[in-house]
Amino acid sequence: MTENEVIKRLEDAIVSFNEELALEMAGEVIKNDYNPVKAVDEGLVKGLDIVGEKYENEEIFLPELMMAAKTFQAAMEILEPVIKEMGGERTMKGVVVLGTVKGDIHKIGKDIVTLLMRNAGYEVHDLGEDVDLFTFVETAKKVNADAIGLSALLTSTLAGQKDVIDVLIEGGIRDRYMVMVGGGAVTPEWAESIGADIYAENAQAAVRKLTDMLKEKRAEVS
Ligand code: B12
Repeated sequence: MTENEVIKRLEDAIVSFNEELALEMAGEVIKNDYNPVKAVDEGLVKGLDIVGEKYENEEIFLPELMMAAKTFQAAMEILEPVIKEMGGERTMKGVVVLGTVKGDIHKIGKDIVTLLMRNAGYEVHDLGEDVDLFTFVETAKKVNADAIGLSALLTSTLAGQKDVIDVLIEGGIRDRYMVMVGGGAVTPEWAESIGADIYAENAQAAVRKLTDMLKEKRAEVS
């Protein structure tokens, strides 16, 4: 089976909540040495996008959404170790505190960002989901973070990103951290309106943009 065929079947596996197919195709990725990040992005995540649209159009409901997420996680158990290995030799690039904001339990995107950031050489403190704004700020202080990453998938939880930035400003420590925002509900306009430093539409862009911004920031300081 070609790489594209495997990717298409990974997408199909998510859309049809077919865990067995997802596992089989994840195995094919490994067996054939196909790119596992591409398989996640163009297969599994694309499947979730389709599932999300179907949910929005009321063609499917919450139980199906949960089944799709479960199918995704099953495939990731096979792909994640291989993606981790791709990290290889790394130099420490910086410290990141990352989580999904209060009231929001979506974790898949945040987990992918964590995985690729770690692969790129960042020390990532993954705070999990439904994270209180003070936990973000206090952890960032404690671990002397370079960046705080805030994920939000729901329109109703977006404000949680602004709340963290507001608390940083009130505490007089806004300049200490790069604030990155992302997740399905976030737009570049929203990111700009709340004064975030970085908006990234996917995990690869998040790694690239943070690395560039930190380089610039460090060059200014030295
Ligand atoms: C899977 C899923 C679920 C699963 C989550 C499982 C889990 N453990 O994560 C479950 C079933 C639990 C769920 C629940 C709900 N969900 Co839901 N869910 C989805 C779905 C289908 C996929 C989300 C996903 O994982 N996408 C794949 C990842 C990889 O994409 P991503 O998160 O966007 O992440 C990428 C980028 O955004 C970026 N990124 C992500 N985070 C960050 C952070 C930073 C700092 C940066 C820089 C970048 C970045 O990089 C990631 C990787 O490339 C979406 C539809 C969609 N297309 O998004 C709906 C969706 C997000 N859910 C939705 C809804 C309404 C709900 C519920 C309210 C449903 C309900 N009635 O209960 C609940 C909310 C519960 C809560 N309080 O949070 C709506 C939200 C609508 C809105 N705009 O408000 C969506 C959009 C579906 C829809 N079209 O209606 N959901």
